[in-house]
Amino acid sequence: MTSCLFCAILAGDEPGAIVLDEPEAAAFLDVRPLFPGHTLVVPRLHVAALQDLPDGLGGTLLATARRIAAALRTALGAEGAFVALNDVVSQSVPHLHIHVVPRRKGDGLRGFFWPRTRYDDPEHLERIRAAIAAAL
Ligand code: DGP
Repeated sequence: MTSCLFCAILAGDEPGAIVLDEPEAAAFLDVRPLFPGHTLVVPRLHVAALQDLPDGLGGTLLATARRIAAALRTALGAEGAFVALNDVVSQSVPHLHIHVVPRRKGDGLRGFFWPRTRYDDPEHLERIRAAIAAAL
């Protein structure tokens, strides 16, 4: 038995409504969905945070999220999707997962947790841009 909840779901040791099961990635329904069909895409490899993700796996996970979003359109009549990943902060399960949430216009999710701010002035924006560029 593993101590990781999502590894246990993938191993069949914990219940999970699995919609996709492939060698590198899998997907199952979130038990507390924003809307029905809210799906979590996870790597089979136990990876906790985004910085731990091997480069090659990122493409597979994004491609899987894209396929799930397409399936939510076909299966549930979604008009689009909200695709998100909590990296460490606000990440309640330490096994990397991409949320793919079916969206419809007027579904009420718009801006629900993203209060936007502004840069103080152009110099502030440039300091932030230069710091990120230098770190890369
Ligand atoms: P986050 O807060 O980004 O780490 O999202 C974790 C999600 O995992 C959250 O939306 C609820 C979901 N979740 C928690 N426990 C379980 C579980 O036992 N089974 C399933 N299917 N989902 C779970």
